[in-house]
Amino acid sequence: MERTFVMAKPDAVSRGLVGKIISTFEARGMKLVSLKVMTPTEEIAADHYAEHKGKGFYPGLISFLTSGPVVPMVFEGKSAISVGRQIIGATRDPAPGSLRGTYAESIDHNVVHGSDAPESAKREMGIWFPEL
Ligand code: DAT
Ligand code: MG
Repeated sequence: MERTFVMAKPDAVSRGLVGKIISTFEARGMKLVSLKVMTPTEEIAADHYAEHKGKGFYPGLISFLTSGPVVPMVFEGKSAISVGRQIIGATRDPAPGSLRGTYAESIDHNVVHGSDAPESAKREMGIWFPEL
């Protein structure tokens, strides 16, 4: 079993898509381990997206993530990280039927985050769930 970090972004919360995100993961056999609701601080957003610092889209990315409540979650399952990325869909041209393919309004308002590798899953769980 593996754990991955998943987050419903502010657009998912404001559009009422949190339940869909959770039920889609559950329907693929993932078990919810932890979840909370919070409006991210600049510090936590900058830590989460540290790899993108300096890029042109970074300021917009941070202001989007801190614009309202998000729902950070941990899911557990077989190959949870890669299965999670498949459920969510790619950053660019997400597959039809994926969460982003179905719900994303644009590349930057794309509803949901999922860890892309074991190291990032560990790092992101540490940022959002230091108590775990
Ligand atoms: P992902 O969220 O699929 O891991 P990423 O780590 O490359 O994608 O980028 C993080 C987020 O930044 C992504 O969900 C949306 C935003 N983003 C990425 N590339 C972008 C771009 N070229 N223009 C605007 N926003 C972008
Ligand atoms: Mg990423």
